[in-house]
Amino acid sequence: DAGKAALKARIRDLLTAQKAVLVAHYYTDEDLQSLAEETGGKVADSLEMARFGTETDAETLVVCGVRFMGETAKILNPEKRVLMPDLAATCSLDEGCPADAFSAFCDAHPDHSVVVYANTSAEVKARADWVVTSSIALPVVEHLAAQGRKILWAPDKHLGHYIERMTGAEMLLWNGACVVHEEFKSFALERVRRLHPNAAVLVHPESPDEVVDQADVVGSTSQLIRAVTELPNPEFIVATDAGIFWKMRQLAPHKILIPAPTAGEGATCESCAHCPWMAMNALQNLETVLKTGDQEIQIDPAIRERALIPIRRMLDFAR
Ligand code: CIZ
Ligand code: SF4
Repeated sequence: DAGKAALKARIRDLLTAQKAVLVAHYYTDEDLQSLAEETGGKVADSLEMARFGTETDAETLVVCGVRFMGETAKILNPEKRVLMPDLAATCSLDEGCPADAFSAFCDAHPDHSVVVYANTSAEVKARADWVVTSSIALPVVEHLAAQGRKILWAPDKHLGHYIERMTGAEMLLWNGACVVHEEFKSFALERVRRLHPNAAVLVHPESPDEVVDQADVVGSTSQLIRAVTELPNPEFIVATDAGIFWKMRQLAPHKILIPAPTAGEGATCESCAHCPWMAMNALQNLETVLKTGDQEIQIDPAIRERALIPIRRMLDFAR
């Protein structure tokens, strides 16, 4: 509509005036994803978001996603201004892993390599040997296990258990979970699969074991998007945040995409599996932050320097 088009046009002008570039996660609103692409920014998973931030020569990075993504951008690019539409956009994994309790857990197990998921605060990353995202967690843990290392993993217990099952590594798991992926229901998924026998089942490994066990493809957001374009199936049942459907439809418009059921009797609705913190990013507060600059990521320099080490290790490993 006209109001939205005018708002988007104002944001474009502000981006240009501020020498700013927009990077949006696959789980954000499709208005933000399309605007990022139309203005020379990027739509990505958290690993690609981190990489993109280091490659652009924009002076300001506007990160549409959740807070740890903005923090990672700032850790990697201290000379750049990093803004987010709303700094209060957190993540249940980050919230469930406070730095002091985590640090005590590490102290109690000094013989373990500390591997943390990217969905953590800068303080928690500063305590880690490795940072990983879901697209690279398996090969990193395989690499460590091959050297005979025992692993302390935080915070997602479902992803940690999946990696443990796949690699056979000896892993101590922090007890955290994603509020979105934990809600996918295995019995209801079995029913949906029976209704769609030609569908491939795509599952993000933050989901419970019984859901992961029904998957044809288990993978990160980018890996699930690739599966929709590469597999021959006409239909896909997708167990991850509904924000991902925008990119899947863009790349594979003829495929039928079915949201995996969350709570209840085989209910399939696109709005139920959606991260409440990703949903805090919108065109309106994006415009506001470009005008005011008030939602800027700040990180203590000592924490930043320490957290940079395991993040760099991940990016170097991924190359
Ligand atoms: O659930 C998330 O926050 C994900 C999938 C982040 C990522 O790695 O892109
Ligand atoms: Fe965190 Fe889950 Fe939201 Fe991702 S979808 S930001 S893991 S709460």
